[in-house]
Amino acid sequence: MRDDPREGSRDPRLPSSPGFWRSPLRGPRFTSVLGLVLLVGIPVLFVTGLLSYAAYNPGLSPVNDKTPDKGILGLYLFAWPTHPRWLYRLNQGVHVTLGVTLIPVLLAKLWSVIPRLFAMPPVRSLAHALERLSLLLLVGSGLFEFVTGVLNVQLDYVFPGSFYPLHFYGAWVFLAAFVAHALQKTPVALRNLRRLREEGSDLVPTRPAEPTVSRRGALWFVGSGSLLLFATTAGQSFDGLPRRTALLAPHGGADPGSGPNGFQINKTAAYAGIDAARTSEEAWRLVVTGRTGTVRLSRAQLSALPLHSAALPIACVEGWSTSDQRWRGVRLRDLAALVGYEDDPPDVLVESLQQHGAFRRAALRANQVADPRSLLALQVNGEALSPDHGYPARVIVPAAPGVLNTKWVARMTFGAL
Ligand SMILES: Nc1nc2c(c(=O)[nH]1)N[C@H]1C(S)=C(S)[C@@H](COP(=O)(O)O)O[C@H]1N2
Ligand SMILES: [Mo]
Repeated sequence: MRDDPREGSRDPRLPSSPGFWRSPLRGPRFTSVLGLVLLVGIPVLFVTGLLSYAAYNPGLSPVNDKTPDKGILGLYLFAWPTHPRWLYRLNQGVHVTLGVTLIPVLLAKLWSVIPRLFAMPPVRSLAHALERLSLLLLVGSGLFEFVTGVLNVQLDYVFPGSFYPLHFYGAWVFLAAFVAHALQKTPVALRNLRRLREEGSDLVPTRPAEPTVSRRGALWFVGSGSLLLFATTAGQSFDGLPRRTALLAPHGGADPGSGPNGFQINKTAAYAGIDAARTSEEAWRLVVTGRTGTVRLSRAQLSALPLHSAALPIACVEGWSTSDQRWRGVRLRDLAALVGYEDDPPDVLVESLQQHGAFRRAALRANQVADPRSLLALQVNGEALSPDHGYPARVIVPAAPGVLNTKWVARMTFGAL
């Protein structure tokens, strides 16, 4: 009988031989500790990821929807609220910071079970084949989610336009494999932690090498790696000194400088191809369309409308966010009223002067338009918007992802969705 996975090859030079894997750190308890950390962390990543997806309003308009073929996976979508104003900031800060922090745990966990990848014979029964297939999906999609997430944050659209579908569908594949794996292994992991002796497990090396570090030391090493990543990432959700500790946050972007407009810039006016000639007082007009027709407003005419202030953050899907900035401008619902929606503001399609790029248009839901803090901002922190923050006018909406806060707005169409 060759039931025992430890039979494998007898030649210790081959990875299929149990004698090949010699680290005395490997064993069920080491694997179980790491597995249980992931058991808690990964569901948080999954839930914050789905919430982040819902916050884009993909069900509202094709303009917002990067995954039109999602079908049943979109069933859970709901109208993203506007309270509390830091909702997306918290959600995305947790998603990105936790994801980065868990990288060492994930890698150590995979390292701890590598011998099983080479176990011989590769398939012992139908059940075993199915188990291995689900593990392949689990490891493959898990690495895929971490890699695509980090690439999007760090390299800013390496695969233009396709990050959202990849990360979104990948997450569902991962979830299915993760649930199957967690159901199978959680009881085993909990038992392993209580067990005093580890003999008999296929993870324990048959010919252990001399230890260079204790198990506990190795766990400290993994934990310190996570702590270091956490400490160099979390700062991007805060202003001032903490942001400078965010060594791992994306760099090389525009320097926001200091003063009222001195906060994080996503895409500069130059990058977005915004021609200064088209934003001048003479050239620029906001075109607002609705039930009763179209209204064109110069910046001076907008400034003559009732202006309101709102303290709101910018929070990007990439995880960085700013503290509240003091925006001042015209309420979106007042603009809706100008074109025939006095007490029932509808959805709105916002379009930028920008000609190319995924984020030049965004649709906002009626609840976002109705919120009195939702503005077409003309000023920030007491000064006119800078070109990089969206001059002549930009949208700012409480609790929404940065991508819905369209800059260099040229046109707003109410009730057309
Ligand atoms: N027209 C336009 N508006 C845009 C973008 C863009 O690329 N083009 N980027 C969006 C994204 S992804 C974010 S996070 C915010 C950032 O705003 P800020 O640069 O003023 O901080 O602007 C949003 N508005
Ligand atoms: Mo963003």
